[in-house]
Formats: sequence, structure tokens, C-alpha cells
Amino acid sequence: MSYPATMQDSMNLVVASRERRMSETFPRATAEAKEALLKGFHPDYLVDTFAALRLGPNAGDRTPRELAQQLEADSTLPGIQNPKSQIQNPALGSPDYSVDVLIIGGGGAGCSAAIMADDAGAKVLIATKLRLGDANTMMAQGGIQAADKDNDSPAIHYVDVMGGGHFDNTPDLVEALVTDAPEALAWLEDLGAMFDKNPDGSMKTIHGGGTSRRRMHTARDYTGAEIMRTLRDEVRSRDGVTLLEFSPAVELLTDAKGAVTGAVLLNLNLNRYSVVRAKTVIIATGGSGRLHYQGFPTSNHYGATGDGLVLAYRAGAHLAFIDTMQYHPTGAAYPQQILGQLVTEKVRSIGAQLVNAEGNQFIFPLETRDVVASAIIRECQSGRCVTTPTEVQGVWLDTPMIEIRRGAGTVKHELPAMVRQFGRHGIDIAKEPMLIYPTLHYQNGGVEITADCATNVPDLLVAGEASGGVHGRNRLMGNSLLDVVVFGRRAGIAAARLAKERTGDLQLGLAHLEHWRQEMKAKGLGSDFKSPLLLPDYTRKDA
Ligand code: MEZ
Repeated sequence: MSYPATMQDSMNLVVASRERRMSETFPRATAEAKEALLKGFHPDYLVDTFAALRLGPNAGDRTPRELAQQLEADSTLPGIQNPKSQIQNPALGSPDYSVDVLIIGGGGAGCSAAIMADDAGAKVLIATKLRLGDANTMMAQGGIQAADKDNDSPAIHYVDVMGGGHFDNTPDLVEALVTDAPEALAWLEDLGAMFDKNPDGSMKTIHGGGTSRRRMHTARDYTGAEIMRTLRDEVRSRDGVTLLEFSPAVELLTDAKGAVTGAVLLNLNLNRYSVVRAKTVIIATGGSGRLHYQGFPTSNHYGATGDGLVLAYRAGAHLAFIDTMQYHPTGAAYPQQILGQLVTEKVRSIGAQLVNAEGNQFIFPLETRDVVASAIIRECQSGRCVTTPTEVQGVWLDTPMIEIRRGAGTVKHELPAMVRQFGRHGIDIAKEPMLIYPTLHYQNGGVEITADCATNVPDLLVAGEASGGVHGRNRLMGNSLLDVVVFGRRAGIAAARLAKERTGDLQLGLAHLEHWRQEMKAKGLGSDFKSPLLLPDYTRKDA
């Protein structure tokens, strides 16, 4: 028996209700019901977990307390006038690298940007915190959207994206996302990405939450890993791209006019700074799930600590939608070893139902993520959930229903990564349901960008999850993998063009940091807390 006895009674109710649920489609929620769910149960509405920023371009805006702490902190740089640190001050006068385009971040957006900038003849350097490809792109499972079927179009995709984002999305960015999508997908295939195909060779596509057409392209349930593998291989094969791993950026460099001129990196192996002089800089550092907003577990990779937001903010970049995060409805709630890890939405796309502790469905499984997550939280707060031996609450995701509806072997064929992930802990998801609860998955907001990834800071571009506006207040499944490729490519092209236009000497300075420190002092803010965090601290309080 793979589930403890204390969870067994509820599992029996799930099994007993299957026959009834087979012919039952839970009705879609009305607009009013969705709004009530969000306002009543979505973590974005828990007022006292947010703080108003006190300094910087977004002063007065609300954001989760954990992010506010990062954004309002001092730099980790010892400071130009304070060379007492164990780490030597960076030598700004003699840069270690001089390039056209510096890309900070080695995930899907960073790699797509590097390939396009290299194609345009730019000298490129990627600096990445961990290894190339250690990124949320790698962790995305269920698919990538693109309107490339006869019954679909970028215009229909546009309406879905806007609806998912509560019509708050930045229209230009959505237009760019959906119009570039078919080409981006073809580009990935050309580079070698292997998407699932029908017997006639056409692309296999499925629905995701909030999609009105089947436009989710998949590589089983490891779509992100397949895309990342492809992009990473391509980057590694390019002579024009220099790669620095274990080298996160800790501060941007600016000239007297506030334009970006490079960055200071910290080599994590040598504990030494290096200085990169760059005509343009692209921030592609991804998300911030490892800040664990409101104490939520996360599906994010180990390095997702919001560095890019911090660096850009201190240099004067305006942020957008920093008061909204995405809680993926189905993070693993059991076993404890995989708490918060992603259980792909594809599980629901192909037929699994969400069932409470009493064996009843409580939400249409493919509502948008914010709505489904809120409904799960409601069930738990109302006592209709299961509690694990480690006091984690969750509801059931009834995976055996997939095989009942679509035939034996479907789970293994469509969800091989999920099968392995749970199989390691003795749970056969073709026969037993999974226990799930929302997990912190995506940063809906980030640095405000134009459709060419420009920011309000000259020569600073941003692409991927570190940017804000594309997805409004809620992203649809499969539009993040699309976002990193579409905007990564756009950023690479734009950065190479800007680099060509930028002539003359570059001043490598930290005037923005001096200014930041003055503002901190003027507002009475202490400088004990430093950012970017770089890596989460999981040291036990009593250790
Ligand atoms: O876009 C995503 O977040 C995604 C594909 C996740 C998933 O459920 O698989």
C-alpha cells in the first residue's frame, strides 16, 4: 500500500465515486463565481502578506513582502569606497570581458537570445548562475502553445491570452507573443526539438486551461526539458558565444547618463568578481519562486530567486504586475520528498478529475489556473481535504480516470515523467490518484518591456519570466515556454542591433548604486539586508 492508512478512507471514497463521475462533467464557473473564488481564496488577495515599496521607480506599489525585502535591499558589492571585504572589489577600469551583448541567465530566454544575437554577428557572452539550462524552462512539463492548426489563428490565441490575464495584459506584448508563435515553434523543430506527432506526421495538440482550441504542443510531459536540451546544444555549438557558468550577475554597470554598460559577476567557485563590459545587456534570469511567497512550496528551480528584478530595479527599471503570482493548482502534496513539485496541467488536459476528500468534483478541471487554485484552497479551508502524516493538506487528482476514459497504457505513454516521479515513492498513478495542493509556480509580473524587449533604462533589455505585462494577472499553460522563445529571440535581435549602433567608449560605473544608497539613507532604510539573494537559504532555524 503506497498511501498511509490515515489517507485510505478518503481514497476509498474516490474509488467508489468513479463510476458516477465517469458520466459527470463539472460545469464551468460563471464570471461571477470565478470572481468570488478569486477574491475569497486566491493568495494574491491576502492583503497583509503584501507591502508597499518605499524606494525605487515603483515606490508606493504593493508587492509580496518577500520580494519587497529583495527590492529594497543594498547591493552585495562591498562598495567602491569600502575595499575591506574578503572578496576583492571589482576592477571596473580593466574589464575581464568585453562583448557586444551580455546575457544574464542561461535558460530558455537567454539561450534563444544568444542564438539570434550570434546569428546577427554580435559577440555574445552568457553569464549564468548555475549550469546552462538550470532554469524554469527545464522544469516546464505540459506543453507550448502556438496557433498553427487550420481551426485556429493568432487572433484566437490572442483572445485566450487576454482572457486568461483578466484583460490586463499589455496588448502589444500579447500580439507579439501570438503572431511569432508558429514561427518560433518551427524554429525549435528546425533546431532539433522533437514534438509529439500524429501518425500522419502532423503536430499532436491538446487543450490547456483557458484555451479555446487545441494548440498545446507537447513532448510527452517533459516539453520544457526537450526545448531546453535543444537550445542548450545549439548554444554550446556556437563559437561566437562565450559561456560563464556559476557566475551570477550581482550588479549592473552604468554610465553617467544611466545607460547600462555591463555587469559585475561573482564567480561562485572562486568567490571572485569579474567585470563584463557590454554594449547591451539582456536580463533573462527567470522567476522568483524560491522566495517562497507566503510560505508556499514551489515548482521552481533552485536558482529562481528574482535576481534580474533586483538588478534592473536598482538601475532604475520600472516593474509591472509585481502584485500577482501564479500558484499552479497541482503541486505534489504527498509524498513529502517531492512537496511542491509540478504535477503538469497535462494530467487534467487528458482526463484526470479534481476530487475532494469526500469523492466529489468541485471545479471544472480546465478553468484558468488562478480559479482552479482558489477552488482547491477553498476545499481545504472548508475541511473537504486530506491531511498527510506531515500535516500537509491536499485534494485528489484522480489519474486512474485517464485510463478508464482513454484506455490502458495511456498514463505511461503520455506522462512518463510523472509515472517515474511518483513511482520512485511507490505510487502507481495509473492505479492510484495523486494528492495535490497549489504550488508557487510563476511570477506573472516583472520588468516592464516593449515588444522589442527594451526597458526604460537605455541599453537594458529583458526577456522571459523576468519581464512583466505579457500575461497580465494570470498566465495560461504553455505560454511561458512560448514567451521565453518569442521574447528571447526578439531580445537577441534587438540587442545585436543596438550594439551595432552604440559607438565610442563605454564608461563602466556604479553611479546608480551610489544614488540608490543615498536614497536608502534618506528614507532611513538599513543596509543590513543584501540582494540579489542568489541561492535560497534552507538552513533550519535550529541548526
Ligand atoms: O506553462 C506551464 O506552466 C506548464 C507547461 C506547466 C505544466 O503544467 O505543465
